[in-house]
Amino acid sequence: EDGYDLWLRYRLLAPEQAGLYRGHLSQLVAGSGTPTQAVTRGELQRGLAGLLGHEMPLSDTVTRDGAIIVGTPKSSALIEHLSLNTQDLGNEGYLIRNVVVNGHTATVIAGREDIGAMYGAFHFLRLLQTGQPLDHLDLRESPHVKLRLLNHWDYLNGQVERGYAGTSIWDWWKLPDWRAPRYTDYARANASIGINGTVLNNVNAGATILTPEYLQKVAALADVFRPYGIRVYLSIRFSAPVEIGGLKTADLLDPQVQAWWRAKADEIYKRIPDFGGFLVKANSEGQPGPEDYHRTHAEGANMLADALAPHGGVVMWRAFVYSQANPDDRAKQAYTEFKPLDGRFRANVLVQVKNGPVDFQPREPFHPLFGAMPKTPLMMEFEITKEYLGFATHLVYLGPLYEEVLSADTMAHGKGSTVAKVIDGSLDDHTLTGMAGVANIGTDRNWCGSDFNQANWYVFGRLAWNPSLSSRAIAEEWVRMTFTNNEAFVKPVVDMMMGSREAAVDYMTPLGLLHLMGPGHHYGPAPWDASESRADWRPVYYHRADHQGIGFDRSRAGSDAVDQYAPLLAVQFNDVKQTPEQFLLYFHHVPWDYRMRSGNTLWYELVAHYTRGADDVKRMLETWRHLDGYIDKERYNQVATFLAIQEKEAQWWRDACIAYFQSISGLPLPPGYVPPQHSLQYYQSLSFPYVPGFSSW
Ligand code: BDP
Repeated sequence: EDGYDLWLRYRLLAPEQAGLYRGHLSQLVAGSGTPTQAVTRGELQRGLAGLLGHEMPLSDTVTRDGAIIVGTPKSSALIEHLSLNTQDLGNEGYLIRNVVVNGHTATVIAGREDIGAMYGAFHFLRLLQTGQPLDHLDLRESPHVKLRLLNHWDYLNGQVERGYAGTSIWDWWKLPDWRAPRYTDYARANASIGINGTVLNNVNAGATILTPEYLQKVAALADVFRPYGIRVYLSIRFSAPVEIGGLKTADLLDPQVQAWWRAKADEIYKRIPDFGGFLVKANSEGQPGPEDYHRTHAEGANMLADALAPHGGVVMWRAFVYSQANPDDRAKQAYTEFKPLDGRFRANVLVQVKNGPVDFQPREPFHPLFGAMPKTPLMMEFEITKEYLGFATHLVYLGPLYEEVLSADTMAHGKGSTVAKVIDGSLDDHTLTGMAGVANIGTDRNWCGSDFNQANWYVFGRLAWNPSLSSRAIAEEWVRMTFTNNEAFVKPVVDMMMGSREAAVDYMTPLGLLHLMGPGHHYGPAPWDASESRADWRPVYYHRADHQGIGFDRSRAGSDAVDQYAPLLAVQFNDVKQTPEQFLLYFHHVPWDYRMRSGNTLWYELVAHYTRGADDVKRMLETWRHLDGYIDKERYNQVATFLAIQEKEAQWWRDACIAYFQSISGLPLPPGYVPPQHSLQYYQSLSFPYVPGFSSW
């Protein structure tokens, strides 16, 4: 077992479970008249053969009890005769139901379109993989979010920015001729969790991807993905008309520039008729953009949107902007810039917003733009790759992070205005909706750098399909599919996953701290660091620890970031006593001897959180050691080794941060707490050449 099969392992079911299904699975009635029908049928054959240990006979019609019928009313006369209500399933929805056909019991998996039936087939396989009963099935599912996308931060030279799973899976050199089988497996995995789009290249984009040579390669990938309902999108460079178009300017008001983008869009759609659209990082961290010509983000987005609109494409314009020249609190800048643009975007533009106002930290409050731009579809951007959460090795299940953000209440239209409702469009009546996840996929045999990182890809897809699902239920599904249905394994592993994110917050950045990692490469603790060229890239900018206290004052007396939230929340966050303690140091600069709700001082609680985080990882390793024997040795051993690395590194985070903050607070450790293993100077002297995922080696 090398992890390559992901959650689509389809290993033989335990005899008692297979016995349960015997009467339900006797023949497969599924067409193969279109590429999507063919891959759907192929997946069911492959899955059922693996799970049951024998090939499932194909049949044109139902001749015995236990048939599985798959298709659409258009593709299958049998399904048409069942007169199921498939109309309101939409393009991608499906139903799964027990029916009687020709006097025989059967299970029907039907969509209005082929893609819906395909999603239904994956769901059906999941029922078997997770040991669900197959009687009394009456399921109806449609995605709550329209664009469910991975964002690859892959460079054309094969490097993956913030990637910890090897190099890029796109072998640009050999494309378009060589279509690696891995591309098909990638599509299967994504389709199985409902992901329907992929942005192939890094948001820090060059212009080369838009050259005819590369578009041909992109088209080859699009061909592989199409049967699985996955569209390709590209990150574009705003200055491409200059770099590859020979123009003197990329100013959107120049008619030649507009004509260049229109012609480029026409060229792309000629090769890829279902091309999804553009993702744009503009005027952010050195990327070019409309502001270079004194135009707004909305004007820039609209120019591209106009070029794509005749073909049905969209622009996903990122709100991740903050400027070196702007002295204002970095956390405020995206809101300040984008909020006034609400209502100024074309109908085919989404503004893509990171989950928090700073930058994918272990914990941040939700981004104040959610709920604040009712006239604009806002797309969620989560980071799946663990740039700030221990890279490949740490076991940190991100489901609870995603769920925490999605269930946060923006109060935009009173109580219950959750971020999930902004994202699924229901709060402000948008039909164009989206969720993006920065992929953690690379050439590693197990795709994601560790077995448990696969769970983060999985949970992202499931939540993009339905942002109201529970991250615990998803973790359980994943564990059953990826490892085993044995309850003695499932329960402790799910518990361990569910606690893992809080453990990471505790050993890295508790109580609302953030951005304490090493400069540039983002590996390990460096709360002392002030070496970065930009002030707002330095940890000391964020924690502001001094002899009196610690934390960033974002109250009305400070940067007033609190007033970017709805009035009731602003009042709450402005008041140190009402601020949830998990965000305390995000919103307030607090004295070291401040009394926390526990009655302990802030200093005491800080040390206690750091220590608890490191201890939690020790317990995770112990839990795992008790599970030896339940799964294959290969994966067991790698997880055990990675947990041991995490144990060491959690201790390092705890010790380095306590050593540093103690040097500032000047306070003794609370009684009973073990001092850091090394001196502060030791932690400060560590250096890390060649950290993976960092582009300026
Ligand atoms: C930061 C990453 C950087 C990305 C940037 C972004 O460190 O590599 O380019 O986000 O999202 O967190 O554009």
